[in-house]
Amino acid sequence: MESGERGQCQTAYEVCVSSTPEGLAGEVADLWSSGLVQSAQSTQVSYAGTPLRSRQRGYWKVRLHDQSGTPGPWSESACFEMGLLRGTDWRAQWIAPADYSMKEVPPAPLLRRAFQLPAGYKKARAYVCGLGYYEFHVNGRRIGDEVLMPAFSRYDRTSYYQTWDVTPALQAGENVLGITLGNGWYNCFTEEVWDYKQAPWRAQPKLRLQLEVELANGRTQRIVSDISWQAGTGPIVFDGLRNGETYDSRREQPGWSAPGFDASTWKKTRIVPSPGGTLRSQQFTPIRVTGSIRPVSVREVKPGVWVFDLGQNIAGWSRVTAHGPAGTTITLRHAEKLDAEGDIDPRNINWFIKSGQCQTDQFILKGEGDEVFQPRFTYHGFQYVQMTGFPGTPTLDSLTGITVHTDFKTQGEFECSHPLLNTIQRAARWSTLGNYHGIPTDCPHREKNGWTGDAHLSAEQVLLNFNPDTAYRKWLRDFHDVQRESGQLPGIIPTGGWGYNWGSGPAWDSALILIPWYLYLYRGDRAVLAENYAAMTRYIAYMTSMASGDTVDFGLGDWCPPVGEASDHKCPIRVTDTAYYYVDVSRVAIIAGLLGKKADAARYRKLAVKIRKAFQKHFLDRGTGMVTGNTQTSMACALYQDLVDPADQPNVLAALVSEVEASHRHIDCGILGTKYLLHILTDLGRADLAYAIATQTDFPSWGHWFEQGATTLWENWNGHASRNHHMFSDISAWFYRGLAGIRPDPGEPGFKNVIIQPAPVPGLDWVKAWHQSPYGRIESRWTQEAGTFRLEVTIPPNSHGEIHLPTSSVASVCIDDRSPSGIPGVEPAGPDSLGRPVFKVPSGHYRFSCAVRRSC
Ligand code: RAM
Repeated sequence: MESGERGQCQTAYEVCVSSTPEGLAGEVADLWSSGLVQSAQSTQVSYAGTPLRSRQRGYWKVRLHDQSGTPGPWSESACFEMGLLRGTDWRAQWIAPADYSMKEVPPAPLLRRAFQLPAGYKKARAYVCGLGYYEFHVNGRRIGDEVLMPAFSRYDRTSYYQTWDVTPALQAGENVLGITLGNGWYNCFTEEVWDYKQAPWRAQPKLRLQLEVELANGRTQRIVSDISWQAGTGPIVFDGLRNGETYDSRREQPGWSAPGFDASTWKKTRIVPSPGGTLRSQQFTPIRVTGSIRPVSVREVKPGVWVFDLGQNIAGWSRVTAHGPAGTTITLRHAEKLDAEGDIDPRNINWFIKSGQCQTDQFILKGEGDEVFQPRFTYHGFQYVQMTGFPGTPTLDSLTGITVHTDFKTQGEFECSHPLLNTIQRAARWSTLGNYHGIPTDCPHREKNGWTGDAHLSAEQVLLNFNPDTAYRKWLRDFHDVQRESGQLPGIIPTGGWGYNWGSGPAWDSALILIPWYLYLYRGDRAVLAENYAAMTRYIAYMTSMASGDTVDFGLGDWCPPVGEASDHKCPIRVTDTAYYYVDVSRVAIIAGLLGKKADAARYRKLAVKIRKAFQKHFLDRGTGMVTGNTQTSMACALYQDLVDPADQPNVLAALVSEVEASHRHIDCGILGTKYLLHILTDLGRADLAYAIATQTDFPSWGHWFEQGATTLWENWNGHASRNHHMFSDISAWFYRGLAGIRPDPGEPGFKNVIIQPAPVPGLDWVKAWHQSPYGRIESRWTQEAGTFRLEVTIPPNSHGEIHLPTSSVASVCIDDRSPSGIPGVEPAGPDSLGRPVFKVPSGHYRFSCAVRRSC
């Protein structure tokens, strides 16, 4: 089906899955032939064939029938491979160097195993988990392009292994497997605030590896981790996720992971306890090196002290090239602020690290020509790098910024005629990427913690801009591993135990319900709802146990308001908490219904009604429209979270508008209210006011950060803390949903119905946005000039659109320069709640125009 062509839809599909590539030639396959399924479902179709076994390959193809009823061509074939499904598939043991001491921080261990292979082997797979992090070499060659693997998890409940196709790296005769182990989150020894040093999983780095080689005679040769492996050490003499890394190249052991190396002095390994939980295959987007940045300047700020400026705040590390005598030590310290002398100022990001250096790497030269260094088992958040000990005068070529994060792909873009909004959008993307490393973190330097609140507040924009789907699925599993029997959740996930009694509460914990909900809304994913349902209901029960009179009040509130400390918000916690309680319960009621749990659905619906009534009784003054606290957050919360009856809406909106006007059209919210405010003003017809707030450049505003040179989003409006946080990033979702108007429909999720509801605010000349939905690319581009609004939309095949036009004159509406009545499939509907005409359209590309209404 072609995107842009009108009225394209699917009427039936066929899927074939075969255990061999040849088995796909016909129309019936051995593992699964769906047969002709009369269905419009073109996404989220699950495998329903013969149960799959460990290691099994499946080759598959699909074809669909369009509205003409004729089958289209078969797709090209694709394939998948199963991992090790049963515990008994694992013959490998967990091993570690025999002489490791947990008293000090020993160098990163090297583990090595040599073995022989006969000629003519067919294929080889290595299943590997090295904790905390590992790097894998076969015959001197590095395997894969992933870094900082496996992803962080609550290791004593779940750890992840990767499967590597090492067929091309092996050879007949002698082969060598080599592993370097890093400490990572598994052996986080740094004294800090979140007690990872006391984490129940903490132990020395360890390895489980199973190589399976299919030989010419059909038998399998297995090489597994056991005490036949040898242990050595190499150039990484120190690695601390929270401190940095020291690499002494004089201690390199050339050829250690290749055949022919003399390992006679290497030491023994021993069998060690497993991390204690389930080993699962890593089926989510890995962390990779995603790019490099050449510094924009380098200055000597004191004799021998050089400061590089990347011109961009990033997450990753520095790569250094140097030439000098053996033993020369180059020290790099990473920061995101400068002091008055132009030296780095790490004070806004180092205060929680109580032992060792912060974000500091050291490279020691071996004195042989140009040497290139970069760390492997740590990463930093920074824009500036202070370099000392460099032999000679560094140039812009001496250091490169390397970006490292979960390798999300772009799934949407937004641009408009206002440069500041484009700058905010760009910064939101940088902060999002720099804050995903196997888990969504709050910041890449000071904490690297999986704060739940930050993650759900930004999840909608992440889903519009990128493809976090598999990463979110994994992180939600992490919730199951830390949720207490009572349903309680910690504020950071994973956690080693910290964060249950401070830093959580409904406004943070709701991530467990809202992120699956957003995956359903934006992707149509029902499986994620089923996977998390039990945990969600446990959490609701926990909130109910904490409630009094159907309101709740525990944990954190509208964090980081413009004035005062992070907790100095004006909106009481009971208001925002009770609203999340309501939202969570009403979402779970819908989810229960979708999963066919009728009794649960009815029970949660009833509870939601009670909470809503309690909210109105305790917090809403119907006469004045004020909500307790009478702050922007209070009123925006009540309206955005659907706690106000339609009859009371005008009053509450008026109270909100008067608060916004009293702040001279500036934001006066913390992270919670900021998410509600722009959306709800737009939805209730005051997009102009939302736009005024979004485009301010003096304190407090996004623009004010950029006036001070920001390249990422900051933690708070006054800029005193981290400068790479994503918890104020939902404004990017407003760009798509509010300005471009691309919205999912909860009734037909995953963009089966694409709602386009643009807001041509005065002062904005044009907007263009696209988003890759499960059905294909959605586009919304508009211009306004001399009172005429022009909109181009693309609704992808097998979905349909609902276009809300910002006009009060239905008569002025044209589609493709003609009257809508003449366009096949287009049906007028509406008006919507703001009185705008609505047109339902089949898939395809359309050009609309109309006389623009001033207040939209
Ligand atoms: C800070 C974190 C995070 C926030 C918590 C409550 O330490 O950086 O952004 O969610 O506080």
